[in-house]
Amino acid sequence: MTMPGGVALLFKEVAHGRAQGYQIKDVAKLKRLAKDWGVAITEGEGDEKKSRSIEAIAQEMADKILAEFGQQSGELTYVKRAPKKRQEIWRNEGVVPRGCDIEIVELMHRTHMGVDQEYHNIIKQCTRCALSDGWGGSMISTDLQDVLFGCPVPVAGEINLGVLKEDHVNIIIHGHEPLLPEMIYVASQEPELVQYAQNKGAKGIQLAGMCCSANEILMRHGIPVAGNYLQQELAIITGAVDAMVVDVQCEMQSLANVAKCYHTKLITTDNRAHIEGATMHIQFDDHHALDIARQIVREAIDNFPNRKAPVLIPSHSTPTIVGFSYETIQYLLGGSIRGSYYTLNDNVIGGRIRGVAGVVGCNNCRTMHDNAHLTLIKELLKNDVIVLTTGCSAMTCGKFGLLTPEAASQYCGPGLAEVCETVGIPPVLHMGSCVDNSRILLAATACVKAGGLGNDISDLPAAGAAPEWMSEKAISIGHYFVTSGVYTVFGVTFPTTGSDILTDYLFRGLEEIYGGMWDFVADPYEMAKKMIAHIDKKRAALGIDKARERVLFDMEMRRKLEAAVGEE
Ligand code: XCC
Repeated sequence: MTMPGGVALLFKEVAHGRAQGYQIKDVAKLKRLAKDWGVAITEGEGDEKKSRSIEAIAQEMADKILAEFGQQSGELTYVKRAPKKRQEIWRNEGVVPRGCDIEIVELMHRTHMGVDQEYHNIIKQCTRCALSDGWGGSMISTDLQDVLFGCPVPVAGEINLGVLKEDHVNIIIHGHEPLLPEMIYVASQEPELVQYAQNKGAKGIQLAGMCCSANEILMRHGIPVAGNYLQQELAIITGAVDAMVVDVQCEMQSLANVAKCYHTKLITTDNRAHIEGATMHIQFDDHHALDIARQIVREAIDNFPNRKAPVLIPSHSTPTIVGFSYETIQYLLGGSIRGSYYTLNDNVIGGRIRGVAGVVGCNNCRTMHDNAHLTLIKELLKNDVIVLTTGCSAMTCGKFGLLTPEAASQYCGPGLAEVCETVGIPPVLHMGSCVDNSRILLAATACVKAGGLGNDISDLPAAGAAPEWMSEKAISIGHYFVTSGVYTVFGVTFPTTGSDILTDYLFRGLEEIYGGMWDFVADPYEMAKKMIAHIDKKRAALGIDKARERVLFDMEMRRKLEAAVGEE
């Protein structure tokens, strides 16, 4: 599960002006959200009517949001964002989450020895818990991060270990919460600290990210990414990392030992996540975040003269275009006034785009690094399936050049290439970190609401995958996609295959209830085939399979025509 409480708590502190260095950056999004939360943005009546202050709106909203974490009955607010039909399915099944925390606590109880002993019933609670993540905690987290740090818009970035600089102080930010990284970004640009670094013999300060903290600061500031999950130790053995700053999730325990072989300071910053053998712990405190960030940057600078191993930075890095939030995609498809997902639907209906795939998730030590992500995504693109991505999967795409508009002509089928070239977007859209999978839910909902592709997420020609998953929260994410109506395939291994009955229920039984179901396929080519088959099944159900045949015929003609022109 993704635990977003920290962001909601910070939001409250910012609303009350008690959080050093932070501010509400996206006022327009705050006001849009206020509507969802039933918070008025004006006060008074008639001629007396005037806008409420940003602080007042944010304060009231913060209390309502925080209350939802502890809420014991009723329904989560964001459930109403889902298509009407989806809400009905959840209500009929009795799986609408009551609050964010209660569903996790109750699941922990039910799986205790001697409690819930009926698999349908346990899976129902898994569903409440997962939905409270996707349509609750994670969605709240994404929204509030956008309000505090800015809603991502397309920005250029750079990824891979080659972003480290031998003659700079290198600081790697690693983990999942952007709260402190946002301030480290500010501190690393302050002239006094840059001067301090120069006094120690460095040319400047190079900030780089790792894992989902990287995705967060990349999406909003274009800060370069050093790599994904399986590159964290490799970054240290370049001998060039003066500090690695970690918060929560996906930090390997071995980092401390690897860091000890070099000069790297491993700095933990969150009381929930200490690492034995780390160099030091500097506790994050949102009331003094900028001061703490400065202290961390100083620690890194002080360490620059202590490099002891030869610096060996691979020369690899790749440019990327990232920042495709739900709002940005809407804007790109139709401008700020007429922005709508209908343009996307239109291309799906017309067959240029065969379908949409969400490919997300981790790297896994048991498989070849990045291979399954890359193979799967290339197959999907070749077959005109546009890909939305987050997490470490997004970083794989970045490293291999799939996050640039130029990738369209190189990797896509003719229909998808044409659409990407016309709109000027990459064929793989980087939507953010793991919590930002909620952006994919909203994009899917927007497609349903735009019309022409059925009246529920389960009607869309869409599929999801996590081909190299390893973290527990991937299961939660997968399950909220399945129960939101998406066919979702995992690779590597699947935790229930020891039980035929339960696995059959997850792989087939759930489809009858939710329209989405789990699947497990280790081979990425096979995975692509099954996802495309599911997309085609949905196209046939919508009656738009013929359109695609026509488009393919047209494209074939186009190719012949182009060849003929080439020969002249
Ligand atoms: Fe961790 Fe989010 Fe997985 Fe990558 S993808 S290994 S969870 S950093 Ni979410």
